[in-house]
Amino acid sequence: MSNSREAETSALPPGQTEIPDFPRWGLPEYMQQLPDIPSSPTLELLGDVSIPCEIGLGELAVLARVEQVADFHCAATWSRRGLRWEGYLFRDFFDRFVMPRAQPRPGAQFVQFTGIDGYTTSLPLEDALAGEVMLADRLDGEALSVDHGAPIRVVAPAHYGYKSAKHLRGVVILSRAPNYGGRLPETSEHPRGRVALEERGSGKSGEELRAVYAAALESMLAYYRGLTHS
Ligand SMILES: Nc1nc2c(c(=O)[nH]1)N[C@H]1C(S)=C(S)[C@@H](COP(=O)(O)O)O[C@H]1N2
Ligand SMILES: [Mo]
Repeated sequence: MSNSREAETSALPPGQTEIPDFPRWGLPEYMQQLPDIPSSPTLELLGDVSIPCEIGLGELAVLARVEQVADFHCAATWSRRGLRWEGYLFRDFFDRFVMPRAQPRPGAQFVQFTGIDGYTTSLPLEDALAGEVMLADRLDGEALSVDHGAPIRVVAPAHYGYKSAKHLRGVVILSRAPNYGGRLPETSEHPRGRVALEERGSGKSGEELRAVYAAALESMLAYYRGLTHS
């Protein structure tokens, strides 16, 4: 796990501005209402797998619990430092559940995450299996709030916040990158979205997108803070 002290004193990644709070944030179409969280949540394992299946969230308790302090960087240029996440490593989940139960077909390259709210994002499987990618169910010592992704969310600290799918429902194994065409062309997601390389989006360079987002940051923050419950 990455060390919190070091992360907090190191420089922010290029083009980011630290903020003192952690607003609920997301694509406008998913922000107007909070999703209904089922009383017995499950995760669906789908896509290019031999056995599409569903597992109860409670089954994850067989995995080792991990804790990680990490900074969170939204592509819209704000960063929140030092969040303490608890949960499971995605790669432990993959080894223990996805491989034996769903049995991905040879050639799996990407993993798409879907949310209870309809959100989708994806990562190259290799990035998702990196040692710091988590499925988190607790934040700063408390059960994850609905604002921040209850009942469980992805946390991928080396990638922009849009890769960290909240309200996780589906883990979809794919042999190639899903089509990114569904959103605003200029702001659609980058296949990898690495913060250190400023992969903010596709269609425009990181620096161009930085300027667009930075100009709108204050008004967007005001709007999203107004939608944050906790
Ligand atoms: N299910 C879902 N996950 C999502 C989003 C969303 O709208 N729905 N927005 C993404 C974006 S753009 C960001 S920056 C982070 C924000 O996380 P937060 O609401 O906990 O601050 O969630 C990401 N994951
Ligand atoms: Mo974001």
